Amino acid sequence: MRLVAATHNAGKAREIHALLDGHYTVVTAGELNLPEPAETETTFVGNAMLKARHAAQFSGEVALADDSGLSVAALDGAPGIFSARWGGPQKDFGSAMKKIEDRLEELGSADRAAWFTSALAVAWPDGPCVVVEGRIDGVVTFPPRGDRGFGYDPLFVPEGHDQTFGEMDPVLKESMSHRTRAFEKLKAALID
Ligand code: ITT
Repeated sequence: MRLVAATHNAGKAREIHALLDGHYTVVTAGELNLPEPAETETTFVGNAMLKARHAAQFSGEVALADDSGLSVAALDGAPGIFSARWGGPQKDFGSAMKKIEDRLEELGSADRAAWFTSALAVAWPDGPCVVVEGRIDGVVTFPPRGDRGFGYDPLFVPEGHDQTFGEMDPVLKESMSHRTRAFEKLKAALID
């Protein structure tokens, strides 16, 4: 069965392929030239549903969307749903990571607790939409380390590990990530 991955983010698309290839034929919204909707909702779940419904409506096929981001406890959960927007139009996550470091310094906060969230939504054209959320806790570390991931990966050290997501073998990241945890919940939600 074919599944439209409603993403224009190459890093996410790579991880979605790794999780679903062999089970589904995954084609991305970018490959289908689907328009990108404005992310106008106020939660990860809301934006994931918005993107999945939009892609299902435009493609006429079942669509899967991921809305995700990094939340820093001392910054009241920022950048959170604004994670992509902190990278700006140039998708400059070097600057976005520096902004997190600067804000923590301004606050004089030693609290480095952080978490990644992934909301996954599956929508059928003119049909239902199923949505779940996965999370992984850890800390942010400075300076950023590693170039094996994408986005904020070089900043994030998951609980119980020393390497950042950016330094880790992608298979190790996949074994524990927010996205994988959301996929596990999605599988359960679709089977029940
Ligand atoms: P789509 O909406 O087209 O999927 P996007 O990049 O705009 O792409 P989001 O709105 O969900 O997606 O923004 C999520 C941002 O959070 C993303 O740009 C990354 O910078 C970051 N992010 C999400 N998951 C991540 C991960 O596993 N590792 C590192 N950064 C991640």
